This record gives sequence, structure tokens and C-alpha cells, in this order.
Amino acid sequence: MSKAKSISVIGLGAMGTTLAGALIDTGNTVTVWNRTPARADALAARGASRAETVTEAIAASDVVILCLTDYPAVDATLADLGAAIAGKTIVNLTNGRPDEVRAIAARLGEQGARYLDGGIMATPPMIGTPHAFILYSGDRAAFEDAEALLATFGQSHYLGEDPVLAAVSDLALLSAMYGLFGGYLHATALAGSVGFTAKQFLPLVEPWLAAMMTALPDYAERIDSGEHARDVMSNLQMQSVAIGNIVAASRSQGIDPAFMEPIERLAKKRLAAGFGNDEASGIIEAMRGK
Ligand code: FVH
Repeated sequence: MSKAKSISVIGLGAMGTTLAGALIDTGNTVTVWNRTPARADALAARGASRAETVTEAIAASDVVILCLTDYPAVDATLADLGAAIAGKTIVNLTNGRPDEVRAIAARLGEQGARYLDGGIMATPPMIGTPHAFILYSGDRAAFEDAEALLATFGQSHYLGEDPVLAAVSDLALLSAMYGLFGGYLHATALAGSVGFTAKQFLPLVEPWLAAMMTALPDYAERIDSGEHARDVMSNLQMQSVAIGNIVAASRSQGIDPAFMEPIERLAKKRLAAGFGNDEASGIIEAMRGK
């Protein structure tokens, strides 16, 4: 439970609305602003104060949460605020790139604000549940001051003072998610080409993915030590035959192999470099350009 405070939420899409709602439900004084004002109606009915302008939203609270589509939207929203932002803690939960994070952190710092960048590792229905976690990086004192409030959303992980840490970790975790979902979709399309419905295929693919997740600690050990040749059980030479078969079979079954082609290319690059007897964990070296 958060310590009740005044907080402003700017950006009332699916996520911003959920964050603001969670803050209202935990007894905080919440001010909201959205470019399209009608999106604030439901929150106003639940007790939020509606700011007429961004400046008004920022003036209303010491802690201001931004949750917008992208950083160009953040730039547009925070343009021309002048001194209004000095002394405020800006918690930017918008998905973005490291160059964008550095630019906004520098700009807001020059304007006298404390900047925290964040990455929300949850969908809106997960907010406030034990499954939600949010990554933060940037001004440590700002994080510590806002920590109780931010706990409203889920588990907070403060990663350090460099503001880009949260955004890069967020993108890394999303890469893992899109790899999983893309792999699942490709697998389901390929199984579907011989008549399986997605529901029929699920009892095969779900436990398979769960079993493969148990390989991650071993992969992490190999990656950190660089020892991809130690105790090899499933060598890359053998695995690249299967990967090549997946790509070829997808084509012959009328399934676009586009999702699988990059891993085939990386495996071939690693094989050509002479690492066929290594574990497939060594593909990371090809990703790193080695
Ligand atoms: N929803 C999700 O599942 C994910 C979960 C993980 C974190 N993401 C990130 O959260 C950011 C916002 O996502 P969202 O789901 O709330 O997105 P939308 O529902 O599409 O709402 C977008 C809001 O951004 C406003 N906006 C867009 N462009 C501008 C602009 N140029 N100036 C001012 N505001 C802008 C938009 O306003 P409006 O269209 O209603 O006027 C919405 O408030 C995002 O970074 C996810 O990656 C969510």
C-alpha cells in the first residue's frame, strides 16, 4: 500500500488510465491530463482532478508520471513548459530508445527536474498484481522518495543512476517476449499446415516451451564464462540441420519462414567460424559481431 500523495498522470491511454486508476484506488490525490480530453472523463468520475493544460498537471503534484506512445510524444508534451518543471520528479514510463532517454534526461535535468525513466513489464490488467514489475533508472533520491507510491503498480526494480538502464532492459525483455511469441506463432502456423488447430497444438507447445526455459541458467553460465564448448549435449552442427529443415519445410508447407531465417543466418555464421561442436548458446557471439 502506498503512502497517500499528490501525483499527476499525463497520458491516459490503456496503460496511463490503469496507472491513474490504481493511484486513485489506493487513496492518492490524482490529477490527470490527456491530449484528447474525453479520455479523462472516466477517471474524473472516479475522483481524479482534470488539468486543462500540461502545465497545470505538472504544477498540481511533485511527482508526475508520463505514459505516452513514444518519445516524440513526450517531447511534444513537455515542450514550452519553462520553469514549471523545476523541482518536480518526472517518472517517464514511455517505451523508448537509449538515445531518446539520454536527450530527455539531459533536457529535464537542465530545467531543474529530477528524472526517472521506467519500463513497465506488465499489461494493464496486471497492474497492482504480484505479476507486474516495473524497471526504473535515473535519479536515485527521486526513486527513493517516490518508492512507496510507485509500489502501487507492482514490484519496483531500481537498476541504477544511468537513466538508460531501464529502457535498454525493457527492450531486452521485450525482445525475449517477441522471440517467444514469434516462435510460438511460427510453430502454430507450421503445425497448422498439417491440420492442427491452435488449441490442438497447445498441449504440445506449452510444455515444450516450459521445459526449454529450464535451459536458461546453463545458457547464462556459458555466456558469462564464454565456455560454449563445455559439456556439450546439443551441438550447433546438429541443431543447424534442424534449423535448416524448419526453414525449408516452412517454405514447402506454404509458411513464410521470415521469423526463423535470422537464427538460421546466425547459426551458419557461427558454423563458418568453426564452432559447430559448441552449444547453440554460442550464437550470441555471432549476434555480438564476433
Ligand atoms: N498497454 C500495454 O500493454 C503496454 C504494457 C507495457 C508498457 N506499455 C507502454 O506504455 C506506453 C503507453 O501505452 P498505452 O497502452 O497506454 O498506449 P495507448 O493506449 O495507445 O495510448 C497512447 C497515449 O499517448 C498519447 N499520445 C500519443 N501521441 C501523443 C502526442 N503527440 N502528444 C500527446 N499525447 C500523445 C495518447 O493520447 P490521445 O491519443 O488519447 O490523445 C494516449 O494517451 C507506451 O510507451 C507503451 O509501450 C504499454
